[in-house]
Amino acid sequence: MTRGKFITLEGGEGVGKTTNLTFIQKYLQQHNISVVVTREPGGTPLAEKLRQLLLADDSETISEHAELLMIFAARAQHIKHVIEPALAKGQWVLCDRFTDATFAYQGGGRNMCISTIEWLEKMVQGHLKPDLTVLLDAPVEIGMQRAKARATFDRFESEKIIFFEQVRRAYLLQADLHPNRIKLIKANQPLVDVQCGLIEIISAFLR
Ligand code: Z5A
Repeated sequence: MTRGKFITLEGGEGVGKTTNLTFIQKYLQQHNISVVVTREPGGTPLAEKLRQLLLADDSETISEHAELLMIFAARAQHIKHVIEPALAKGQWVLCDRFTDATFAYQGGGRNMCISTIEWLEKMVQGHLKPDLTVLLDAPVEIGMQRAKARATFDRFESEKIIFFEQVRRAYLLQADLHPNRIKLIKANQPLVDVQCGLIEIISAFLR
């Protein structure tokens, strides 16, 4: 059995990850590829509970270290119970955010030590890395405007603009460091143009 491929979609607030995840899923299905669609933090019952705790704006402040460990705890469950079994069965996995988000939000946004994140990445993932990552990039104000259309902000969305600028810079740095894996699309274009870009990237990957 040929192992499936692991594709992740990344980017800051409101850049269109959820919208385009469905688009990529349909495109792959049209090519007779069986796809498991999932997200981080989340993807298993326990990881979804950790997601709720991470996003809730509760009275007890979550320390940076607790946040980082909760994210990797959720990821460990997700890899063991969803991602690895699917890939081993030959299914493709399409995931809304993965470890590039940790480098961007915890590394860039929170300014946490990159080598600690790398150490956790190695411990939790072993050799598992996405085969392809699409980074949707847009100026922070555009993503925030789109996200504002929603009723409430979660704990991350309540951060100041500087945090999201740092997240964006860290994502762009990840793309520079891993040009073969991470493909960038400008997400401030009309949706139809973003999706043309996605087709180019995915069809090149299929070839
Ligand atoms: N987090 C972390 O800190 N560390 C980690 O390791 C991981 C995550 C994995 C949850 O993520 C939070 O977890 C996240 C980082 C943290 N923090 N936040 N915030 P999430 O994925 O659930 O959160 P999100 O980024 O807030 O997702 P989102 O706001 O739902 O954004 P989106 O999925 O990228 O956008 P969308 O819902 O597809 O689109 C937003 C709106 O824009 C919608 O009305 C669309 O119709 C519209 N849209 C989309 N594309 C376009 C274009 N091209 N033109 C015009 N309008 C568009």
